[in-house]
Amino acid sequence: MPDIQSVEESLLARVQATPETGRAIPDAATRETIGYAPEHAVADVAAAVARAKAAQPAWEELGHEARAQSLLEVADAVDAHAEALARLLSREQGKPLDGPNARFEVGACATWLRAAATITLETEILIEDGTDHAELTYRAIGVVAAIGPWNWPLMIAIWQIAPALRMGNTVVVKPSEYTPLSVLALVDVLNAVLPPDVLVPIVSSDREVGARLAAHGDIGKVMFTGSTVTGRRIVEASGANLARLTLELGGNDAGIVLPDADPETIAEGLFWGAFINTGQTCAALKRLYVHESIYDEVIDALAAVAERMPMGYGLDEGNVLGPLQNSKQFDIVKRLVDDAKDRGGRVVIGGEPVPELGPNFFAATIIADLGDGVALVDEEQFGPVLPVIKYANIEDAIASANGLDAGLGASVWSSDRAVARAVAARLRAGTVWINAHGAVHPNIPFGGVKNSGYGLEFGVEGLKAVAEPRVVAG
Ligand code: TXE
Repeated sequence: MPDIQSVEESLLARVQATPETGRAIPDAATRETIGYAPEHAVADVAAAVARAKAAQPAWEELGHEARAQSLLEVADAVDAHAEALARLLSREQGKPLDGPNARFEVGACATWLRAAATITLETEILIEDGTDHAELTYRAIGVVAAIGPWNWPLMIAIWQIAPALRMGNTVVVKPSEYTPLSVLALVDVLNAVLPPDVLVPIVSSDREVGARLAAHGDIGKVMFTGSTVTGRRIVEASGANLARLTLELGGNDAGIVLPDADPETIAEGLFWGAFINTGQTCAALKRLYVHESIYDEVIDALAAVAERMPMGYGLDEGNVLGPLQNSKQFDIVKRLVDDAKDRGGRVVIGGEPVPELGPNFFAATIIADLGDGVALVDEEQFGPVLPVIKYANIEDAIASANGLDAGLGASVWSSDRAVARAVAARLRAGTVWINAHGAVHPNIPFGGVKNSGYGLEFGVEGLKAVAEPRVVAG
């Protein structure tokens, strides 16, 4: 049996370009080149869409059972390559193998593929009274564009690809320019099972390529995860092709800790809610409101958890926190932390880069005694930093949580679920978790409100989102 490193190398060799024709992709931690991403130009978009369009009718014709079977086989293929994919992902994205990181992400790919294969979207009988009959069915849309980010590049690609394929669409996948190699390797693993051109990758560092793909007349649906700014551009582009859109955009999720919560019990959940993937997660806990009666205890318990979490190179076993994926994100995090310190924030732990680990490492940071109006609270930090804000009155905490334009997730922490649910009911977010944050499940719909986007992924709702509804009446 070949060792894992050679499986990883052969995956990379199959998908990468030469140094002459490709773009060097750095290891996120060391910045050493790990491979060369092929580059496509705007002119290649039409050819990629044409291939997917030509393959679509036969894929749809196969029927649900055969497509579901294909997805199950694809999931097995992902499992068979799991460690090699996780290593490549770890190097390119930066997230460690261990913890809720690279191995976890590849495992989630297989889980979501299997879920997309097994969930069914039933015909809805709307009227059946002996005389009249009306039913709602769903069929494929056609070609779906899957445009993804760099933070969870494999898992999010699968979130977009798996339901789209299940419903009989073909897919053109456009990975982030920061993490193209791991997505290409995943697509290569999938394509060893799928018929040709059902899944077509297009790779580019030129954002115009993504824009052209979203606006292409033969794209019937765009699945997009990324920034709110780009999301708006995609909405504008859809004015031309009237493509259906699912937009999963940035978040600035609030957590509210009620006075009856037990700090020791919730500390680890709070930590991973905020620091999963070193904070580079759309639905991570990004601002924490804690009742004054347990404020100090919660901060101490959180800091104690943070202190024992090793940060370092992703391939070194035992590390659970890694670098920021890119220097642009590192600069955002540093700017927000410096500003928070200038504005009177108290650094409880961290607060500084860790250059001895590599250029993009920033220590796990908890900053207390901040209030709304400070950039670290109001803007999405997308890094390993959690601002903690003291509140006295629950009405104020709810107003603060609802006070920003973002509305992806939120959480309430309490020893009494009924009390927590009553607060949850007043929070304006796509998902409100109780005593957890960011815990997604393949059968539970997930999506944002306000500037965090619209449309649902996962479960039956996720299948509907990549399907064209058709009513037959009479
Ligand atoms: O995202 P972009 P970036 C947030 C995070 C981060 C910021 C920017 O705060 O600092 O977004 O990240 C493609 N038409 N999130 O710059 O630009 C692009 O090539 C079509 C939150 O990476 O939105 C890439 O594949 N596509 C987020 C994808 O869009 C276009 C995860 C995302 O890029 C395009 C990541 C266009 N006009 C960052 N322009 C989350 N919700 O989790 C670019 N792209």
